[in-house]
Amino acid sequence: MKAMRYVTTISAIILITGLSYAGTITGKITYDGDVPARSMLKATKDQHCIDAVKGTKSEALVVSKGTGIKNVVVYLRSRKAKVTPPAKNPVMDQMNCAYSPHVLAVVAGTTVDIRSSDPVAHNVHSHAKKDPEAAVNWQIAQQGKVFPLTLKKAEPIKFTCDIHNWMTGYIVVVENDHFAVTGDKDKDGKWISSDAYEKSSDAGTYTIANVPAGKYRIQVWHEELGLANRTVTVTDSGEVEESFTSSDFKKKKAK
Ligand SMILES: [Cu+2]
Repeated sequence: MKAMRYVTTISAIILITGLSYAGTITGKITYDGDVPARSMLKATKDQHCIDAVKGTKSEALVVSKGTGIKNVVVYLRSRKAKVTPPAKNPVMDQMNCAYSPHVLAVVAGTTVDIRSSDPVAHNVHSHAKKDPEAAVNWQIAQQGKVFPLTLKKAEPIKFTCDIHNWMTGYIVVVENDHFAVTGDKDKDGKWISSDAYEKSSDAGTYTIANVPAGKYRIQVWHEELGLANRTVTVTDSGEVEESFTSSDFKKKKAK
């Protein structure tokens, strides 16, 4: 009986500390002014690609009707924060002669399963700069075969296909678990396409929950707009709002 009470007390302490020293950061990432039209993509080789790419548009900058910007990676700079690579490897696919998803964010140490769903040969050219082992250039001739790639260093990595020069994608490797990507998935966890996002009224909202109280550098990354950052103070409970507009970004391409 005494032992039981002891266990209950300990559990209660863990529960209380676990709940009371974490807050949530929310905000919106929106576009200021006239939104540039997305350019049409054009495939120049492989009939499969010519057919698949016809009528599709660049995913480099996608803005919703609600001025939300898709594919902005929002993350906290802190080397002390928790790092939990996912139990199931996220997938970066080459499908319909495009990288899918166009932008994927993962925590350092994650292994991403790279694969192709297309019946034509692609290659996976990673432009990783901090980790030579992640700077691969693989031929993916075989549909469905999985190529695991472990990403140890935090940096945004551009991916191209040297066979099809319009194919680009990004894997943004971040330092810790506290990150989010605007407009990436719906409530059921399904990827939102760029075309669907453009038609939506999303306001570029993001949420980073379970952030231990403290002062952080919050950083935002977008492939075209570049980077922006600010200091944010998270209290031991409740929400703090931190929003950015396109004017806040440094107008240089984040390679
Ligand atoms: Cu390709």
